[in-house]
Amino acid sequence: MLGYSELKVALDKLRDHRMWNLFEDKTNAAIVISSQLLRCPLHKDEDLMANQYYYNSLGIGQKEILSIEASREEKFVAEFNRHAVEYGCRQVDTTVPSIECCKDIIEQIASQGIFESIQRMAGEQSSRAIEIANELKENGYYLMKGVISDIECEEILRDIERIARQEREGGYAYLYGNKQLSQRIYHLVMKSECANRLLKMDIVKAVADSYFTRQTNHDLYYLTSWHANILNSGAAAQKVHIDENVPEPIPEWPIRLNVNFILQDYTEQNGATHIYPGTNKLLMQPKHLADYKAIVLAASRGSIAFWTGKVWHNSGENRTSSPRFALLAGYCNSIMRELVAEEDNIKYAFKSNSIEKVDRELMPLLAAQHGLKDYRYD
Ligand SMILES: O=C(O)CCC(=O)C(=O)O
Ligand SMILES: [Fe+2]
Repeated sequence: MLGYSELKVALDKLRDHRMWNLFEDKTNAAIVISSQLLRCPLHKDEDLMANQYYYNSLGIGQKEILSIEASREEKFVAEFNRHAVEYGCRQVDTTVPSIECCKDIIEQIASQGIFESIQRMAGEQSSRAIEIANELKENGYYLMKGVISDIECEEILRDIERIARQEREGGYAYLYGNKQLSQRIYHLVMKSECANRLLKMDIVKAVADSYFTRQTNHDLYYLTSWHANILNSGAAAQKVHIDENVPEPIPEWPIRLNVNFILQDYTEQNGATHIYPGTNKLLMQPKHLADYKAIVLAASRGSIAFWTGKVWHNSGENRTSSPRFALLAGYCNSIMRELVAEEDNIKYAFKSNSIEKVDRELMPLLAAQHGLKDYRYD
């Protein structure tokens, strides 16, 4: 039987499955398949929020969900199970809506083996993701090789180079470090469509799901930063640090996870990230560095490096003549965001009521400028 995190992976798979477009009634298809995968706990009230999340992730709207929830009736069970038996599907022990519409769906599911194949894929992927999340909790980092194709690395790298150039030439680049030799490109989500594809990778989502997993009806995490860190030739090594900058002791529960998509070979010479394995368990800021050993995250392009916000690390020195690019996605536990003035979604309030209308005195309190690291979004 699958749990919710596997269901989420399964439904992500479902959307990409060749069968998905064949379902005319996608809402009911999602419900039938979810019910089958979870052996149908979907009817429980406390699961409603989770259900909505999954349906929404399949592009099914709120209005439809509510009408479905309202239309759940005991009498459908028998009907559903009658068809299920007929087509060799699993029977369910609770209500499933609109059984008449589901008849075709059940038939399609049965004839194409869609249920089994999705369940298998979801199971394989989620056990790998769980292994990676366990490694992350043990050593603080995990390196996965050969995940992004050469063509994709090349395309994204060219796009990042283009944006970096554009921002330097436009005079609004975010430059920092010794002689301003390093550059960050923030807000990639609005700047590079091809880079955004990386955020949608199944394995990345599954690892983040496993790392942040806990009993909750809320989202598990959000993207807190999506940016490129470029070390030009001669850029010095970064100070060793952790990415969870909260007072010590650093909590044991996950606050932050970093994912570095490696688009070019990462070497000792060009400034590959250094990691101090196991220091994530110390739950403290870096101290007495000489007592600990760092490894260099040397990796071929197409790899993905994960590290937790608790592990000591830094970017290395770039001693080559070409720039080193890191493409960094930072994921943050959703509760941090909810606590930080996001119980209301203040950013959306800004968007829908023109920012000019907001009391200027309240601007700093509302963090109106927070996170705007170049001139483009002033
Ligand atoms: O670019 C890198 O190698 C690491 C960057 C980093 O750790 C950071 O910016 O917090
Ligand atoms: Fe860092």
